[in-house]
Amino acid sequence: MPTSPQAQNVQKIQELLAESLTAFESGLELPTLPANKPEELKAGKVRVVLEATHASEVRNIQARVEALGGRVEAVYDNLVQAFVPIKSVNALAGMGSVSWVRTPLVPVWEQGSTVSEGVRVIGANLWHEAGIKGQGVKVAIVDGGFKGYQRLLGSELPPADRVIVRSFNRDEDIEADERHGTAVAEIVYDLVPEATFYLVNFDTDVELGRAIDFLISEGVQIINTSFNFFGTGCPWEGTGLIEPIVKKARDAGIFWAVSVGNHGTEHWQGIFDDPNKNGFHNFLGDDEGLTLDVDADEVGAVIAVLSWEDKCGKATENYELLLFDDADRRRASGSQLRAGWPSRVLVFTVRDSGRYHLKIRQRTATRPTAKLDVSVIDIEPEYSVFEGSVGAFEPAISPSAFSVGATDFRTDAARRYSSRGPTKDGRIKPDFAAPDGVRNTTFRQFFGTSASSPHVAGAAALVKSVRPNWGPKEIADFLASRAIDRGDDGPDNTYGAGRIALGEPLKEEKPAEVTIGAFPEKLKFVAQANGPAPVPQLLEIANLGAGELVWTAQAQTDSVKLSAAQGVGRALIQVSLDIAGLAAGTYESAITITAENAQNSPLTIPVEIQITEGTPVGELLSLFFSKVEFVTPAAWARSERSSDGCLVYTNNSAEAQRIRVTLADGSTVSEYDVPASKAVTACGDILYVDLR
Ligand SMILES: [Ca+2]
Ligand SMILES: [Ca+2]
Ligand SMILES: [Ca+2]
Repeated sequence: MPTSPQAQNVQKIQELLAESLTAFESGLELPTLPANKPEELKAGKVRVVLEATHASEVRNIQARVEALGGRVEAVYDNLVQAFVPIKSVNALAGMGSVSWVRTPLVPVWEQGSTVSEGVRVIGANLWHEAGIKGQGVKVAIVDGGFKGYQRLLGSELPPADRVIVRSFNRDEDIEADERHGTAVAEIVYDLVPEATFYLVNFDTDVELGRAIDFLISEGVQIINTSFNFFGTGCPWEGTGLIEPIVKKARDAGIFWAVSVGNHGTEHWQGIFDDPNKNGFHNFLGDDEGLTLDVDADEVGAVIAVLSWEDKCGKATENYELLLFDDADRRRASGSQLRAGWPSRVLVFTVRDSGRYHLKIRQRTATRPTAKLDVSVIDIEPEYSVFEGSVGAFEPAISPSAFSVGATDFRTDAARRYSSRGPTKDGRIKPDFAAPDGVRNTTFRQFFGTSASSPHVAGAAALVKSVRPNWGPKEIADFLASRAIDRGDDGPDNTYGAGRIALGEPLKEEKPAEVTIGAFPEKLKFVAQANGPAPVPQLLEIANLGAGELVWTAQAQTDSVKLSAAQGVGRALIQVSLDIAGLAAGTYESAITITAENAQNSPLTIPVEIQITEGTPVGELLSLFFSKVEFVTPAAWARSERSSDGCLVYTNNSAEAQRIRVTLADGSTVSEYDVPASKAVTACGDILYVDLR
């Protein structure tokens, strides 16, 4: 790096950006910078992200940007996206509160009405016939642009009153001259025509963070993203620079479906190998160039990402990613996104079609060999490896999102271009497979995992509309249980759990209803013929469901008397027996509890009446009482039951002990002999006497 008067802060500036500063000062050709237009750079302005040491420093940084003639476009957490004079970048990097200056991160759109054939393929039509159409669910399509969406409202998209549109782009242009989002939204609409839609666009990582915060605050439950950031992943650790945003949505209970990527054949992975010891990796034999045939009319730029197994932020190894033309002239080199990040991102604007060669050079190595991973966007390299082609793409590798591979909607076969797992840390990706190539008014036929992912988002929204309490994991488990296994037996790295199929519609769970409860479930009276009436017993009536219980109670025989015949909500009623005229023998009676609005009405409580010739024994009595006397207090042990605070008196003597109970009416006094080790329990105004 040539020294310049301002270069003292260069260690806090992303390599690619630092090169631009030098090129600008020297009047050289400026490199291609993500999220920057060439004419903006020519005019001496650059769009950067200033990473603050802490979110509380954002205000100071904002003021400094403006003082230096720049403009803040968006703020998210500790990130400030600003459009500033190129000359001010060094001064901004010099601020103590700025830890890193970089270009914004931008994604690739994984693109390859009429109703999508996917609706029938995955069986959503059966759910629609059962009346399940996504009602009550908020689903967001987060994308680059929604060109032409307005003329589809009410036909291929929901009517305007169920569509919330919000742009997080710096120019607030929801269309952004991009139809991709519109095509994706069309597919979701085919699956959940009665859901509420959020159409949200963005261009950079900072804008995406703001968009997701907005969707969380709106209570959105399903998100679809048919894009991926390249080279932001820290794949061997299962995380990345975008992961905190995705995890925040997951923690808020959002089911996030993402296209796994269309990079199945645009990938190479292997172990660094340099038999001729010149520092350059040998791909095959003496071939050190991963050859690319580039058509300048088809691709505007060569975009390639190298990552290697290492610690993110504290990389000990160092590799370069270099691009050479066919005359072996070096044309571009990959740069770091962050200090100490084990990856290189190379962006080279192509003016001439022809052959180019990617080379990997080892600069620092504490280990002789390292696992390497290379993805090239939209160009199939000379040597390609399906396995692991999910690469370092985010959120495709995210453990917080569900990624979706593409199958041909006619055959269920995986598309060659659909990215494969596993992730570098050994997890299966994609999570699901779903059809693409489907009909669409926006794209006629819509190919790519971009078209597959919204089928899963829509299926998840259908499930959510009948199971509003299910979180992302429950929804995913259900979808996996219904998915059709393809490829290798069980979950695999091409189809995930299988091709999405919804199967039989889930029955809507009825809202909780009034349910009559009664305790005990049956009553038994034992009395001596022509003797005294047995003590009255208590019957508790309660609502075991929701809503209000309005009950009536009736005894089936005249001998059974109830203290109340109707009531609202919980009640204790006293059941007494009139034994006049009952000869010795066993009689069956019952109490019927009725509630017009209860799902289990009427409820019958059997009452068994046993009239004996001699003295009856063996009852558990429940009495409304006002006083209990223990004739021999020393025979009793007292304790308090922690579960309900009732007082329990246990007969600790070896023989029966007499108690004297004054009933709640204040005049009736009865005596009972409680057997050894049995208890008398006082709960409020109820006394339980165990005579069994
Ligand atoms: Ca070599
Ligand atoms: Ca080659
Ligand atoms: Ca399988």
